[in-house]
Amino acid sequence: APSFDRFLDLSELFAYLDEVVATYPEIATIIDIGTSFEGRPLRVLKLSNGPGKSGLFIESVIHAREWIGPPTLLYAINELTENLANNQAMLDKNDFYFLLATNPDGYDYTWTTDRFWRKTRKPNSGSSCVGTDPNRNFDWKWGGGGIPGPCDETYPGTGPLSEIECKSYADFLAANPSINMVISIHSYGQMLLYSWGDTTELPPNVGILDSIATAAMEALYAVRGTTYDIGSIANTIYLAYGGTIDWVLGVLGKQAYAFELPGGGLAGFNPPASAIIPVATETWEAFKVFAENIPPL
Ligand code: 0X9
Ligand code: ZN
Repeated sequence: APSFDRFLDLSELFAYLDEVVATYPEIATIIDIGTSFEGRPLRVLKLSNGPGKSGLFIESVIHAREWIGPPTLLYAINELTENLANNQAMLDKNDFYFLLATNPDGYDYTWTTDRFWRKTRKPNSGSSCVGTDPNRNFDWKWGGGGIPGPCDETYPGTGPLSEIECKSYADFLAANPSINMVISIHSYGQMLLYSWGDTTELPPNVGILDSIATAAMEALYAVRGTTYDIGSIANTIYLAYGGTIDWVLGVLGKQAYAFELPGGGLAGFNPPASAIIPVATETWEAFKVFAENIPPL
């Protein structure tokens, strides 16, 4: 099993993925879906035990400082590999894709230089401020509500999918139509969010989104009583344009959810390593409910 008693840096995350593939070659493959601005791989672990299955794609640290995400995904990977005996039915029914470091340049920067960096690391022309908010960079209502400058934490970039990390992610989902559900892991706030972010109107499939989300949060609550607010982005947290999950629903027509995992530490984004197991354990129970509800091919 990977270490759950501390956070892992990018090279340790990649090394662990290599170990999973070496140990479980019959089910695990690595798919590099692109390369970040600074040249790091956008590395997806696919777990599958046969063709013809619909998939669940889960990603973390598109916002670099939200460190509780990767260990939560590592825990799920461990459940589907080392602990597969207890979860065999899940892999018999569906494929699973894990993108641990959606914004690897930013994640690396949080280890080397600035623990609370959020954005990508691409410079902005005409500005000394670096980076774009990748969760404002998707091609759905991009730039709505006005475009803040490049020094803003929610700068959406020069245009939709201007960030190679977002473009690679979007292209991969579009090219793999068997992926029928996407979960985007953020922190913090104990919220389970669905579309829309750009309007307080609710999407046409809100009934199914809300019922699956509610069932998942009941399973999560049962572990240790953690409560989540459930609802649309705009109604639950704030208006946000160009977000990942709105693009997945709006453009691809696939179910998508975003977690705001529990906070911790003085800044909320820096829980102690002792939070990993409790958060990952309860979140895994929610993942199982989402997996049960992946639409079939
Ligand atoms: O502002 C954001 O992008 C999200 N909050 S965070 O603190 N993680 O930055 C909220 C936007 C809601 N959309 C998604 N989480 N996809
Ligand atoms: Zn975030």
